[in-house]
Amino acid sequence: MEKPSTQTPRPEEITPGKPARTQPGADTGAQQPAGTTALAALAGVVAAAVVLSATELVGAFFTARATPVIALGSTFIDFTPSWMKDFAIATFGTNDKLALFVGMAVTIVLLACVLGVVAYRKWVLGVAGVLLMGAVIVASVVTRAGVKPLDAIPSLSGTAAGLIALRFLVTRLRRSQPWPGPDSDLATPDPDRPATSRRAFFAASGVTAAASVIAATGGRLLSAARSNVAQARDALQLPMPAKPAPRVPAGVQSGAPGVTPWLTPNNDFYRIDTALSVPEINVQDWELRVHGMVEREVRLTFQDLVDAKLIESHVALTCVSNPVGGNLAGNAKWLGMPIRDVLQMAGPQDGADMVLSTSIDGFSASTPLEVLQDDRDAMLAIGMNGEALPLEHGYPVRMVVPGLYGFVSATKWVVDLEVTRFADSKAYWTQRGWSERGPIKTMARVEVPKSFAKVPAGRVAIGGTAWAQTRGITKVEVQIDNGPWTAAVLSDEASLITWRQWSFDWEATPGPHYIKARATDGTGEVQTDRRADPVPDGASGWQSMMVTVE
Ligand SMILES: Nc1nc2c(c(=O)[nH]1)N[C@H]1C(S)=C(S)[C@@H](COP(=O)(O)O)O[C@H]1N2
Ligand SMILES: [Mo]
Repeated sequence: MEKPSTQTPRPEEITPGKPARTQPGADTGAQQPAGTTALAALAGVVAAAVVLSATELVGAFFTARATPVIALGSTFIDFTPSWMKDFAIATFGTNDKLALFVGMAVTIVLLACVLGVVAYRKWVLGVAGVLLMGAVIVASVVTRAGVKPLDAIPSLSGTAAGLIALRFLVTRLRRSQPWPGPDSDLATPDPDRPATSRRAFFAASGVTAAASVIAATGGRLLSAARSNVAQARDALQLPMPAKPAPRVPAGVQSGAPGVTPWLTPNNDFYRIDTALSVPEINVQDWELRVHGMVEREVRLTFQDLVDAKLIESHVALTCVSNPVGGNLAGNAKWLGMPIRDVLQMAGPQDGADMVLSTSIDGFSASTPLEVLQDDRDAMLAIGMNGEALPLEHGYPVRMVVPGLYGFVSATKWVVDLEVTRFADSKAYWTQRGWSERGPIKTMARVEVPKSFAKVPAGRVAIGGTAWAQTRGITKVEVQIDNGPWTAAVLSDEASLITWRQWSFDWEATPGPHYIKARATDGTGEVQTDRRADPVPDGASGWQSMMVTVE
């Protein structure tokens, strides 16, 4: 809609000898060559790149969690309501972090365009906008767990550099105009200084953008060179366990070709956490504090763990966000110190019923005290499948608690155990609408054939994995269409705290067919058919899929 009133300069704006100003909201295109707004937006985007790259460069000397993208993203994650976390994981799975980065990139580019245009039209407003965003960045940086006030320095330097770049580019752009632009506070026409061309603006933008690419790359290389945690991890020699893992029976793998390996290689192990940048902890710096309702506060070093009586066992971890049939579960051989022994050193007091474990980056989990003391051998793990923990899986120390979903037990990069009561503290996800306790629900997963697969008629191998950690799997049944539930062949059972595979030979006749599966656990309980979403304490229901037989 045309708003004629904004086209008419108000009397007080007409100064003799100066061209009439247009209102900030009015289209300045009448006086300017087309595309100026786009160029102003470009200036904003280049300035934003300068903010980020300058921060990256200076940030190489500070913690990675203090860089704006990581801090803003982490703050965003912390404010994510449970339905959105659930949606993100359901939609993007373990690519949820990538999706967040793409979303942030789009937001940053849009904001930068707006800021560029605003700064071009009214420089003071542009400055105010940049400072406001700088303040938001600094606030989100300094409120991160384990971040010191001095860690605001990279963001402050980045904001300053961005402001300088924006000023530089906006000035070039205004000088390239036939007249000084809607606001002449920056570039008054100066007879001695001829207007620069648009080409000059593009050159300035190009040089600035190139400088920021160099700064960002330099920052990356510098922080990689300064961090030797990955190399230290590769060089770490794991001690031998006092109690080795029980031998794994030969027949644990499903007979159906294509079923996931019984033992999940570290590289294929699902990864779920709130950490946008993986914490890098030197073993010399790692310390675990055990405190709260205890007789004596205990502090453990990594060497204390290495010197302790370690145990080894195969445990399947499962994420509470795993949908029915999903792949947020993995099975590994873990090496660690029983948490029971750690708690015994501290001596929990009467009345305590929970241990709140906290990671170096502020995630926390509430685990029932008795679960950490019983014979399921919950551990402070330092090894995964014969190697030191991978950085993404909690190096140097994480918790592994058989039978509980990860969000209430499997704290990675763990540095603090507080013996307390469920009535007194709430864990990270409990504060965000998830349950305070999370025993793993019995689940049978169909892995072959794939949902909506086309398979040839005749004998078809159906197969998959089932789990009910600490209770074990005693039966898996398959139903074709509305036929009878028929027992599948169970592969060998290694223990009650890992998972169990199965297979089922099916004489497939042409046409569309539905396959369902359900498991029975060691207590005799059949997996419930009641459908539940992952929020608040894990998905339930029978997996059902369609295949076409040709
Ligand atoms: N520090 C930290 N530990 C964490 C989390 C986290 O966000 N931060 N997520 C938990 C959740 S929800 C799960 S399912 C497991 C996943 O462990 P993995 O990534 O090694 O598979 O880690 C748990 N430990
Ligand atoms: Mo999880």
